[in-house]
Amino acid sequence: MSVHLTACPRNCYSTCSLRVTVEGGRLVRVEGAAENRATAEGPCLKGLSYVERAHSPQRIVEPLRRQADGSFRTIGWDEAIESIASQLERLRAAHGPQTVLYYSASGTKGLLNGCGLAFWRLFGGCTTTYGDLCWPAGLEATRLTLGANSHNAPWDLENARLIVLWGKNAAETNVHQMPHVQRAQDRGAQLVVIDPRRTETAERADLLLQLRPGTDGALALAVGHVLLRDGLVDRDFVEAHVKGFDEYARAVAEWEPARAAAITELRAEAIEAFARQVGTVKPMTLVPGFGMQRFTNSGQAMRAMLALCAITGNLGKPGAGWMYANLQTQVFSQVKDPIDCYPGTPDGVVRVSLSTARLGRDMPAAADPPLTFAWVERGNPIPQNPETSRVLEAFRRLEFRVVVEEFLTDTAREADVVLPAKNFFEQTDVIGAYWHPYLQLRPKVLEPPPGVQPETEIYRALGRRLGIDEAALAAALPGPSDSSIEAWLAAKLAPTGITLDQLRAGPVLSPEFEEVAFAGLRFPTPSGKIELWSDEARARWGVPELPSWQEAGERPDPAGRFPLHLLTPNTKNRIHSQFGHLETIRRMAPAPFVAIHPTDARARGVAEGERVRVFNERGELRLPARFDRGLKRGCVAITNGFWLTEGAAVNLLSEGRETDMGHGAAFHDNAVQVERA
Ligand SMILES: Nc1nc2c(c(=O)[nH]1)N[C@H]1C(S)=C(S)[C@@H](COP(=O)(O)OP(=O)(O)OC[C@H]3O[C@@H](n4cnc5c(=O)[nH]c(N)nc54)[C@H](O)[C@@H]3O)O[C@H]1N2
Ligand SMILES: Nc1nc2c(c(=O)[nH]1)N[C@H]1C(S)=C(S)[C@@H](COP(=O)(O)OP(=O)(O)OC[C@H]3O[C@@H](n4cnc5c(=O)[nH]c(N)nc54)[C@H](O)[C@@H]3O)O[C@H]1N2
Ligand SMILES: [Mo]
Repeated sequence: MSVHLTACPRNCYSTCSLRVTVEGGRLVRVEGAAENRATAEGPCLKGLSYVERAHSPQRIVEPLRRQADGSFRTIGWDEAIESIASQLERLRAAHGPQTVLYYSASGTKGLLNGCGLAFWRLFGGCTTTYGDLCWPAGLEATRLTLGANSHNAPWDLENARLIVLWGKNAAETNVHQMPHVQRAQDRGAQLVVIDPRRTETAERADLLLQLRPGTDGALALAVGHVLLRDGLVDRDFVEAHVKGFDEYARAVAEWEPARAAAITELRAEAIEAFARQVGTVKPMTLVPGFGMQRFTNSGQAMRAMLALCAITGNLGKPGAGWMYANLQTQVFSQVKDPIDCYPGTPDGVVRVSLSTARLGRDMPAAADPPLTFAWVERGNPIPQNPETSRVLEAFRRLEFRVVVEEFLTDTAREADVVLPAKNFFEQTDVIGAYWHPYLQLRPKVLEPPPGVQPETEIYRALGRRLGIDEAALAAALPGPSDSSIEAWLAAKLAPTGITLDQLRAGPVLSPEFEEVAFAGLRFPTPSGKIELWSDEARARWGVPELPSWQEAGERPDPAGRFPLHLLTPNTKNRIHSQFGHLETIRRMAPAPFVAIHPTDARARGVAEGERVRVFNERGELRLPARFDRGLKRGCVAITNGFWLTEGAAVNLLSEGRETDMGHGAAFHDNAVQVERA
């Protein structure tokens, strides 16, 4: 029996430290690790379910080849590599290397993920995506305003007197944030939640503002109006640290609470009361979620919200600030400078030309060369990207598809060859996080099943077969020995001064860690100040220089065919499309359902539990309706992550629309109708 410290690499705020027990070559226990001050309380149910997931009988443990009837047969590695390589050679000869789509997404964190692109460069190039499904509108809004994405330590939230969870359902999506919220509340802090749904998080709040989806910008501008009108602005702070305050003040003069009330469907008195709280209860930490930036107008809305921190002096201080994304640990990563992920052909080798949000449209439209081959790893784009039907069709139009996967997902089912993927217990790697400031080691603690090889070895085998020079392969791909992987990681870490031995002992604070972000009140913006006025906002994105709000995206038409607003948030017992198929999760998590307000249901003759059709022009889902009195009327909600094979892939209903900045996906801008099935 051995016990190891590791960390969960899923795309989740928490990125928990875990202590895992291995016995007889199997994972038998998962526990918390108090070394990580942000996640000391221990794992969620998904974390516990790794005991099942690591050895699940559903795991793919041999390469699979799709047959004419759609079923799969297992094949050996030699046959798998041969069939992939011969297709790659043929298609590269016909169209050039950029005919290959390399699509990777957020399935796991790790420095070794970078080996994928390194391999495709050796192949001669490829085509890939720009933008991101997750958070870029908010990242960009924050970068334009503060110059960087950084926030106070997670535990510093305990110093706040006012916490605003704005479009974030931390009780489900960042469970480890809630103890910090609770401790602040125990010390007298007030909690405001802003969400069209009465979430588990809202149950803990003193005030819940259930606004109409996509109207946060209007609310924030009206709050700014009240702060100015009532003399609740921190004039000294603004004078010293804010650019564009006078212009902002003129702009919010037009945003009387009554105007915002009509837009947001909140009462003007509620807006006034919230504004008074923001202006008088200090320090305030504003915690915007990623959910509220999945709108066509949400980058500008985020800028309007962040302005509230700026004009009340709630930045650069303990207990204060803007807790969106903390990139202090992204010391190796591109996300730190999202500009690198934007469209273009920076080096003529990798063509960065497909919008992630519009994948299903951009794939078939690619020309010179057209796409004929796709390689997918760490992602499940068919159910998770907007417009599932189009994405499916785009994949089907290709000549050949390879998916590297642990499980037979909707995307893997479309592959010609499925290659088994390692799990995070089977290869050592180093990971950062985007909420807490720790770098962590996830050491190899299990041998992969005999038919499974890590991506590094898959690429090496493919590279050899394609005749890529052995030395070039060795330079791009560490391994196969564990010591070679460790040496590669150590070399990557060297510039940070952190050693593998330090990481073996426990999570290590990033060299860029600041307990209080922007404590020196120097902001890496062009002016060195907090920019309410941003020339770059206009130049880069064509939006106004000041935060603004306008109606955008697909709006439900109360009198029309699609009168309901569809929300597709995240849910407790999944990470997007992962975990839901496991027994451990199935026992706890409900089957898919659509949440609907009883009044909206009864108007359609729908009874609680009855099967309904949720539809728009793009598609339909048939699901049981569950009454939810806590949902804002006019909204329906289905959590994302269900598979097509479960009959509830929500992106059958969404359209591929980008956010106003950052090339994010406006997932929540969709109107639907519900009727009895
Ligand atoms: N358990 C679990 N945890 C996760 C994930 C998961 O899938 N499961 N995913 C991880 C990832 S990748 C992400 S991106 C994060 C996301 O986690 P969060 O930041 O919490 O984001 P969402 O769940 O997308 O949405 C949060 C809330 O925004 C609300 N919302 C929708 N529209 C609006 C609006 O117009 N205004 C306002 N104010 N609120 C609105 C939704 O009702 C929802 O309750 O969670 C991470 N953590
Ligand atoms: N309608 C709607 N759609 C959404 C959202 C929404 O709010 N509403 N949220 C969006 C957000 S925030 C996100 S982040 C995306 C997430 O979308 P994706 O990034 O596509 O993430 P997952 O669904 O987690 O799928 C990741 C896949 O990677 C696989 N995987 C895990 N580890 C490894 C590995 O080591 N190697 C390989 N090869 N594979 C591995 C997993 O088995 C899983 O099938 O979904 C987006 N989709
Ligand atoms: Mo995400």
